[in-house]
Amino acid sequence: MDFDTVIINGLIVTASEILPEGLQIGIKDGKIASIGRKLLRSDSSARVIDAAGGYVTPGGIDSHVHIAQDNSPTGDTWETATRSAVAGGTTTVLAFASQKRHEESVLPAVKAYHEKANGQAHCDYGFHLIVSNVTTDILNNELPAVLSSEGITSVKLYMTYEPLKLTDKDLLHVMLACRKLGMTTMIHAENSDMISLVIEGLERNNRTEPFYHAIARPRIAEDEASYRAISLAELVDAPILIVHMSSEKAVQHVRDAQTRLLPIHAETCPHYLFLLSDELRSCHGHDQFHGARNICAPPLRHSISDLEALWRGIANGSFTVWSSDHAPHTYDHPLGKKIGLVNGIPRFSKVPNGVPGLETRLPLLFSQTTACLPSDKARLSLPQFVQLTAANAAKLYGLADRKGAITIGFDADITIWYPQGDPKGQVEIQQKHLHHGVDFTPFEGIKVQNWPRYTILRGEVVWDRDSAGIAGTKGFGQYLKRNKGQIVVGRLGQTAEGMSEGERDFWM
Ligand code: DUC
Ligand code: ZN
Ligand code: ZN
Repeated sequence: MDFDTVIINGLIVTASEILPEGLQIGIKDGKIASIGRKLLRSDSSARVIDAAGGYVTPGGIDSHVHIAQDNSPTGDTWETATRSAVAGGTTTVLAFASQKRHEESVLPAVKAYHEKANGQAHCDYGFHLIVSNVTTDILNNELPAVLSSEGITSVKLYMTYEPLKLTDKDLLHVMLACRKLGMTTMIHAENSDMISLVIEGLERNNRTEPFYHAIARPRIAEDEASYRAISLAELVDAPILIVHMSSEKAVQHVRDAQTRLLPIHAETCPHYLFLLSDELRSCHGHDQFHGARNICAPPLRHSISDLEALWRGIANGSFTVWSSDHAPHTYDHPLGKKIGLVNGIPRFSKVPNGVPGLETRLPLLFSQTTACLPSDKARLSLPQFVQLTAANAAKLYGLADRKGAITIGFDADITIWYPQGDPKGQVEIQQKHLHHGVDFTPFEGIKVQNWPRYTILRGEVVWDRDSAGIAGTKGFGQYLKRNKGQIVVGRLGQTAEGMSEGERDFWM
């Protein structure tokens, strides 16, 4: 076969191993057509991409990004967010179409979100649904409809935030509906009442600067809600993923559940493993509002031991996915300041939560692998990197028939890194080099050991760091209708603790 493109001289990494040297990847019509030796015929007209001894990994799948949501008027557009995705080695994003509380249907959110994204994306994309107003019609009719007609097979639910949070009963209703349909339920787990009580007290005492955000959302609020979410899921035997986990004890709850083979998945994000709550303070002569840039929820935690605990969770397999939770807001913007400053005084509780991180997600983690650090210092292996950044998300969210692996017949979504130790790959992260549409990165000044050299989406080079930079065009990214997800850890059919075999049949 003559290929359109052949990738040579790379070291191919799968979710389980690094393949032997000398294997080439032949690409035809956007798909991986062959993996083998000597694929290039002497008369071939194929484009040759020389990976020059660099690692070759599946294109990243970032399964948790917020793009152009209504609550982020100063954030990214679909064009700028997905541009930054490909510049950081990510070829697929899953973003949130969010139902408004006053709406009785989820369909307007899906329609509006399509309108925003259509023709704008540099990478492939799909939608999760955020359900904030649970009705019988949504449970019985709309969820099945969006699943079959839109390929939306996952739902995010909130246990906190006034306009979004659900009661435990509604969480259970949605988990049950999703279980029946084979959809994946994602949960934002923080105890809303604990947080609002602390905020009231802080505000009474005029402690409203950004740093107090980290005091207002203590780990115990995440621990309690995570345990509760797991218990709710266990009652109805539903698989869930707890998003953006930041607390050791909460992760321990997940691990205990996984040990009992419950299908409980956990996600964490770069900011919880690289940054501490000190980032919320205003220092070095910046104004009092400066720390507001790093307000996210759950908040950045206080100590190195918090970070270390999460790194252990990465190493021991507690986490299923590593997502950016890209939630961009422009810091130096009249609108943002208008919301976050009350009479000129910063008020953390008014600042929209979330930090940008789509572009930096892969390099930050890659730098912690055995490709960049000696094995006694590395946090994870390269196959673990592939699991966390692409393969597991593809399985969990119903893309495992086409994405997340370098396999014959799959989309040719590929990230090529610089050879180990190549100084060209070593980068100090700086806002001025990034491609998102907001005005800061929380990772400013962090040095990474390798940066994606090429990003390839369905066989087309969309990022070429050494020449064009962004090499693709907006609109090349396609909407992905997804299949039902697969459970990556645990299994269904578990009897809830304290419930005898068959008891569920009386009421479920
Ligand atoms: N939840 C998210 O998922 N992202 C940003 C902020 C939040 O609360
Ligand atoms: Zn959240
Ligand atoms: Zn999020």
